[in-house]
Amino acid sequence: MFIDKVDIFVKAGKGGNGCVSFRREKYVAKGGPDGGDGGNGGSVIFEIDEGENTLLPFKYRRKFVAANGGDGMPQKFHGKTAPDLIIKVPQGTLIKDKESGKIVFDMGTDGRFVAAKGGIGGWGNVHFATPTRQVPRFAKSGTEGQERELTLELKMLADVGLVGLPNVGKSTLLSMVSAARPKIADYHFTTLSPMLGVVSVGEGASFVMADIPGLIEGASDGLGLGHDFLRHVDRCRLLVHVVDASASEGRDPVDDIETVNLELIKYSEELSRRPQIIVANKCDIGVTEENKEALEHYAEVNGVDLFFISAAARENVDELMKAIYKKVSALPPIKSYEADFVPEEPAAADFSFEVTVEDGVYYLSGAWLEKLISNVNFSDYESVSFFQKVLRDKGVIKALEDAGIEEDDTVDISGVQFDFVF
Ligand SMILES: Nc1nc2c(ncn2[C@@H]2O[C@H](COP(=O)(O)OP(=O)(O)OP(=O)(O)O)[C@@H](O)[C@H]2O)c(=O)[nH]1
Ligand SMILES: [Mg+2]
Repeated sequence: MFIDKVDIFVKAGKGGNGCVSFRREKYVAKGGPDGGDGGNGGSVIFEIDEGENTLLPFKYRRKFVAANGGDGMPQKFHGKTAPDLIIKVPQGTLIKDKESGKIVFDMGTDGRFVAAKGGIGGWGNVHFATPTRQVPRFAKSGTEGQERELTLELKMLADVGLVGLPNVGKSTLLSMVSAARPKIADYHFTTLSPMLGVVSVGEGASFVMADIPGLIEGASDGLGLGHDFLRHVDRCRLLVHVVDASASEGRDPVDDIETVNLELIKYSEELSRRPQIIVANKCDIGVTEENKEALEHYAEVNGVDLFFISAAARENVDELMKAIYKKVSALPPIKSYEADFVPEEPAAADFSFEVTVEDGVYYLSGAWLEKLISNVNFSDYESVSFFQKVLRDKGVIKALEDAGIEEDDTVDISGVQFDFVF
């Protein structure tokens, strides 16, 4: 089975919490704060796996969660930093945002991408010792790791893509000129998954050629194996369009070329305009004068190069490879995809709130206030004074006073009530 598109979920680890602890030593009556920091959570990182050319491993594993950082410990011990989670993907994998389908990163030539950043470990109370706050009873909790829903899409990296109807000899050609060993047989759709081969045309001169399943009329509507495999020639600099010049299956070669070109257009306008070389194959069987002339005429009118070859008998194949190399060398490099996904800006911190008075109780509402109150420890002086400071800084005290509050009146924040003693 060949898998070249999958949805996955990645989540980085949470940062460990900071620790609240106090030194305890012989002869030291009241030790200072010594709670250590939490460790950072692991990130989720993509790397290229050179040997892999399908996304098959993702068939069974779709969820990738990195470990959390360890909590800080007494005696200034830091929590453990969690290891990063490395996800290996084949070269040419596009990482997309699942919802929008936009490109987040192209694992083309640059082989490393941090997809979800681990949370940061919180500070232990050792950091909060100041001349005025000698006994800090609080520490920070670690921050959450990022999480994302992604789509992985493989678009193989090849200079040259072989396209054509089934059974015309695409795989035969690749097997003749490279070490690749695609399956070859005398029936349609022998090739079921794309394959790459490196073609060497002399000292240090080579290019990568991709063989994909054959296209038929209606491939864009899902006929045959469909046209999804064209994504593997999306990046190619040159298309080598193979046609059965011997018309061994009784079709007209020029019609065949036009059929395939129409499917290319339906897949992508841009791909259909990619430079092509027409390869008229199976010449060993014999080509009628009429078909030969028609092909030559087609090539001339359309301004494309045309080669008559026999892949099986290896006739004119080396000349063809040299011509491909020459043409490819003059073309722009293999296409890489620019990221077009723009992460949503986190909303600016919203410190708005409202005061309502009912039966002498001053109700405060506001999302941030609810979050704040859930972190206050009312039995802890330090925690309460911090809470008071935040209320003062954000203008809440002033608003309560404007609303007419007096000492010992009751304040309510999402059900938590306390006396106004500011
Ligand atoms: N006589 C002759 N037969 C050839 C030539 N090239 C390929 N064939 C035969 O044509 C048949 C199809 O060849 P493949 O290479 O499998 O064709 P393909 O285009 O990869 O086919 P699909 O993978 O099905 O799209 C096989 O039986 C080959 O042996 C050639 O130059 N001459
Ligand atoms: Mg084939």
